[in-house]
Amino acid sequence: MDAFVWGAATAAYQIEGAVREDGRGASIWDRFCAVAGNIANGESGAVACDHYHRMDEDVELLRQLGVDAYRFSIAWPRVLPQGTGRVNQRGLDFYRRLVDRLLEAGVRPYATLYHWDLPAALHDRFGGWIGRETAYAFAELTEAVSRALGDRVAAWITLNEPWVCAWLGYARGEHAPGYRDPQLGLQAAHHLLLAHGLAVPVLRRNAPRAEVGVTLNFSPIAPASSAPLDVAAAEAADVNLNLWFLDRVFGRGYQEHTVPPPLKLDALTVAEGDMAAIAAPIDFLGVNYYTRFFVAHDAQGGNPFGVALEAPAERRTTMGWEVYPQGLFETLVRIARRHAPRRIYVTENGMALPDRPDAEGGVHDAERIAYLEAHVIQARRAIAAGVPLAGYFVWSLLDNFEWAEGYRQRFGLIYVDYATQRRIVKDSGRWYTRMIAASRRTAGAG
Ligand code: IFM
Repeated sequence: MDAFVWGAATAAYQIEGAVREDGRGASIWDRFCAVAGNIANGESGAVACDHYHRMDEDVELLRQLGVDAYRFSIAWPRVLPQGTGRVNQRGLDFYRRLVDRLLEAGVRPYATLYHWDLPAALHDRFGGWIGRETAYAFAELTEAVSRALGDRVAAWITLNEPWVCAWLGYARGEHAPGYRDPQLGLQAAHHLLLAHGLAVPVLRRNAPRAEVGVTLNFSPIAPASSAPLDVAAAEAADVNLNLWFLDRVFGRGYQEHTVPPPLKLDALTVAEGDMAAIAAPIDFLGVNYYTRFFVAHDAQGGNPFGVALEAPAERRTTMGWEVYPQGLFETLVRIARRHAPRRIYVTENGMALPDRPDAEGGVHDAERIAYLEAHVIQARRAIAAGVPLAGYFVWSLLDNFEWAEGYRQRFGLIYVDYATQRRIVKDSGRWYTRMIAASRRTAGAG
């Protein structure tokens, strides 16, 4: 078994900026951000961390951090500006250069093919993920990108957090494209799963030596009280958040009793062969873990999966998320017991804080160090309990555009001064470097 992989992660729309450059097409996030009220302070990813122009500097920071791997995502509208058809060579070349630089720096590239920035053209033509055609378009994207980058990418992640894309984007309207219809969320979820399933054989063909997997988000869910309605809501929320995508990827079909009213499983369009395609064997499961949720019955009746209550103030991050490290252990053990994946990577873990440089220009984020340390301990506990955990990626390399939250949430190991684009390695970044070095020493001695 290869050595444990320590990494840092980002996503295209959250860091690249340059949304109108070198032939990039529009994405649903460009449009969503343009609607007043959708994003805190009316912000957008138009400039973000300007990574598109500062990629060399950012790869150098990765090298200095001493990580083994970097997880980034491909902006679909850069590669296929219309979602399908003509490949934009300049867009593809950006990722070729990024992969070249990473390999020169001794950092293994882990590429995510879809981290939410769908080409707007696919929304216009097919309704985005409501349309089955979008899954086939994703296979086309996968073909173009994996043919260009193939085995130089160490690991391919088909989708990032399809739950967020389907439920926040199509059922709850908090993310692009902003639809608010749970039944559409269900259909979008199916097409995302199908997209994953269609991409796997393409990656196997074009990148036979690379690892292939998918990243899902998980949070333990507890009922807000012992009242039967709260317990039922928490169970429904658990199935929806933690099991919906996981069980399908590992070959379990849809089950009627897991779909609460008013959702209808028989209104879902599923073609023959879809479930088998979705269950294509993968090499690893990516697990994104941040927090747990307490769920109560939605008395207004709007959400069939109940409502999540806010965590007590003394234990939460600026996202309002509870710091609950043992949830990572619980999650990893549960997944390993339920489906025995060949390998698991924690593809995201991290915390948002109100970081600011002090008078000397340092960023002292002791709380983030404590958070990361506590989660690494839980990851090691999971390994000791037999979980095939092969790596851990901090979210995020850089402070960046946190979707509907705009720039007010800072998750980075590296602080970004958005006015000047100056990067400052936070104390947590230095801690991560030391921790990785110590862990390599221990592994070398063992
Ligand atoms: O910033 C996001 C990322 O895009 C997906 N996972 C959760 C992170 C923090 O909210």
